[in-house]
Amino acid sequence: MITVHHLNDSRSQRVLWLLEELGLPYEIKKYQRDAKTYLAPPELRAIHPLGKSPVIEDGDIIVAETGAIVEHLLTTYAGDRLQPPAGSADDRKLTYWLHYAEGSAMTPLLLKLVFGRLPSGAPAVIRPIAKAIAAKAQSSFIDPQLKAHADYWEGELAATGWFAGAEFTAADIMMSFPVEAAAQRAFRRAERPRLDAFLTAIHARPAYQRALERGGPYSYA
Ligand SMILES: N[C@@H](CCC(=O)N[C@@H](CS)C(=O)NCC(=O)O)C(=O)O
Repeated sequence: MITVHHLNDSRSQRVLWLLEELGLPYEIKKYQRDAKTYLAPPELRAIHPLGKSPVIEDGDIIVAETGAIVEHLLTTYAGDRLQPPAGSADDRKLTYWLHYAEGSAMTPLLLKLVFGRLPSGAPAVIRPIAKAIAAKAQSSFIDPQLKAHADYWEGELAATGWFAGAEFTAADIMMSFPVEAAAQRAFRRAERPRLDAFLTAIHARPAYQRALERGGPYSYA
């Protein structure tokens, strides 16, 4: 039996979704974020030293990092489902998006979140300075980076509506979180027709819905 160590309202929703798409039995161990810091509770460190989610236990194997978990589940259980034929150009695209989603796309999104919260977390006396620094970081670096990534995704979806070939694949599951987060922090869906269609299509999938029911509140859906 696979156990998913799942933090509420987080990236680990993707792992539940993939498991639902594959029709695999699994159980969820739920963790709640700290209301103030939004960090995971310390108990998660008992599973993995960084105390981040997702982490899965599959028998006596423990896998952390969403991309590594997705790869593990694909190679172990998926057969030819949710992935293009091995060695094909679309397969290379799948590998690319599996790495890109966390390795590149999430960096400016995280910066946006951190700098957005910076002023309210600063002592009152320096809050105006913190606000000015945050605004400068956003306008000079973060926002242009986010625009470049969103432009790129919009272009990549032009051919088929999916990230790795003509069919829905695990690349789309992996990219769901950056696209969902960017739809909240970085672009307006009305101005991004292909990203809007992508979000509508993934949110309508029965497996996505089942994963939401099992995972609990997820503010990105
Ligand atoms: N690149 C890692 C990121 C893991 C990560 O930062 N997870 C967040 C959830 S969205 C987390 O556990 N945050 C709580 C914390 O840092 O305490 C992955 O994809 O697994």
